[in-house]
Amino acid sequence: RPAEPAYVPKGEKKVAFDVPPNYLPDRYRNVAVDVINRFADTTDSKIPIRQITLPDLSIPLRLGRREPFSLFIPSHRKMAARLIEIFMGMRTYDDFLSASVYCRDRVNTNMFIYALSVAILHRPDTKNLPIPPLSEVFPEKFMDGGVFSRAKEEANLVPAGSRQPIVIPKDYTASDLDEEHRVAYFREDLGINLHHWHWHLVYPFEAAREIVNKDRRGELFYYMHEQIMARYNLERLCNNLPRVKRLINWQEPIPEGYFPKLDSLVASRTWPSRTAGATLKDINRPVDQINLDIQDLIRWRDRIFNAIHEGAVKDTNERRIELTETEGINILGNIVEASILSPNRNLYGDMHNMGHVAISFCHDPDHRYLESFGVMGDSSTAMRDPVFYRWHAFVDDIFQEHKNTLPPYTTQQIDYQGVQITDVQVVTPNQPTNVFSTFWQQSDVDLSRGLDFTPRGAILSRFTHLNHAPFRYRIAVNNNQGSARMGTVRIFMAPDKDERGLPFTFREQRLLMIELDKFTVNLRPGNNTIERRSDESSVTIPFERTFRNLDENRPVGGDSLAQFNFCGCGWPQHMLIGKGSKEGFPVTLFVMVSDINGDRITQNTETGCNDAASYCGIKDRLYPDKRSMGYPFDRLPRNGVDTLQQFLTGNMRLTSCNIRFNDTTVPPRNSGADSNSLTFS
Ligand code: CUO
Repeated sequence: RPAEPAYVPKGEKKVAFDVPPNYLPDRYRNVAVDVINRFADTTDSKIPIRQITLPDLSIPLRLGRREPFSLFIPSHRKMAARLIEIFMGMRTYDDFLSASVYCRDRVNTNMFIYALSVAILHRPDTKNLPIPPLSEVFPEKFMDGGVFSRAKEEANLVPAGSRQPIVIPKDYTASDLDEEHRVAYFREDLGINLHHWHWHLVYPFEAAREIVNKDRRGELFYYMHEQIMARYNLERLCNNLPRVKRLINWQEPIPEGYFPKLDSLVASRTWPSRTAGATLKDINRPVDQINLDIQDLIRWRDRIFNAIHEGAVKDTNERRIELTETEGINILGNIVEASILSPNRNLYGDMHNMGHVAISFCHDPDHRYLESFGVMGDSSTAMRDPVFYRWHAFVDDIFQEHKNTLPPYTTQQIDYQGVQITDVQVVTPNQPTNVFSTFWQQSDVDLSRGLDFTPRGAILSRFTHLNHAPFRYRIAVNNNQGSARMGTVRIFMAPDKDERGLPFTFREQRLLMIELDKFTVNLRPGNNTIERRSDESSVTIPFERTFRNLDENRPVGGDSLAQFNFCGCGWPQHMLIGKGSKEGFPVTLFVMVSDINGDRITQNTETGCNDAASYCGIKDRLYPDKRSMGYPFDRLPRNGVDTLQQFLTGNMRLTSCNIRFNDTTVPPRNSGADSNSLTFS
């Protein structure tokens, strides 16, 4: 039973829930028969819903059904945590289904989808159940609000099958007068925002301890967001923008404005904008039970820095917990975020989360305009806003402050005696060696699940996003021992030159290293040639999992339906490398083979969900790499190392590459025949 999908893909049988009469909200009870009849001709079968003793929903019901919901707001988190607890507490699958159906028409819609998704991810009896793709449930969080009236018009007038996709222009949130807009394609990318939403679903910071307490979750909070920063900085340099400046002076105006142009369809509101030059203010909003002073953030920040410099934190019983070389970063991640695993939330507060809150309410800090939070208040929209990166640059700097207190890796800790990389090449079909090729690509997303209209049937929106030609790494490795040995290949990329065109020092460049791949190899004695495809990357999920394949007759890259979205965490494959530039943007590829004895975690990894393990871990397993995340670039260099070249040991190698951007747009590959499309303006 749980192996069956909870939602029905296009073209498959339509099922409806057979609901006990008292499950219907009062409003619909006397029209129930009409409603059921309306859908009768399209329904193939019914799923009976068991009548159960209904759970006490009083806590989650404190938030109105159509109110905006933010996980960063403490009162909302508590309600969501209670709803998750209710879902997790249902003894059988049937009871869980029954409770979910009952809640669906009652509790806040956003809270419902969040709590339901967390429960499906964590209940043992729903392991193989896909969770609904957020881009289909709430398409309004991912695209221009104007799309929806066009979509409804098209759906009303044109029968399914003949409808044309609604094209979303590439530039709709700003013009090039705003230089930050040059990297809007990154910030507003559907796949990047979905990844971020999924990451925070897999790693909630407030829920039952069994759900929150995953292996190295604090460290992964640091590492995954550090990688977002490195990737964004690479993207900025490709577009002649300087690296992100930390948001450290919280009294100064913020020069970056953002006008999201998103409409909420359920909450009937437009997401608020932030004008350039806005200033953070103390927040006092009784309606959201938030009373936050900028001074609170300052106090928490100072205490965290003090703890880092002392090398230890204090728990609630005043006991000292050392920030050790291996465990320190994990503790610090939980403190800074903060998750419920923080050893002392009274002392170190809730800094990163409340920073999101302060920024997201700076347009209406005392609720006088009855406005709700901006995009920074929701993990599925936060990455659209330039200020997200300024805030996270500050957050990352805290972690680096700790990393800077650790002893540098000795050559023994990074070398692999007797293993030598003799050559590395990047092979892209129809391109010179060591050239990556990027371009614009169009892809379609079905809006019909997230829009309530008749007649039903698919209605597509068409995105334009960055993509790259698939490529391969070809790595030659010599093993000079007489026997086979195992190792971990670690592949990173970083820009060569800073915003002034000067080469980076090691200290700067290590912070710009983006992980591209990591995998285990078995080295025979003598020479080995390793070939690895870009789509096998350990940081990404396949294209088809971001943009669901809309043509059910086409193969979907080996993915079973069950994998579509419950493995939704992972950087989108189409954003694996930066955009580069027309002339060719110079980057350095770093490849290392590390000694398996320092890497290996022994466990069974035969689970359906492990292909973006570097950024997302593996479902229900330990993080599959024993090294500190970011190794070997997570520490300051040993004495005498000023450049990346000087950092190398024999088991590492650099290759100079170029990313060449071709300013053409490739039509969609995930919809059927290339239909004409409607241009939305
Ligand atoms: Cu992912 Cu600030 O943590 O958004």
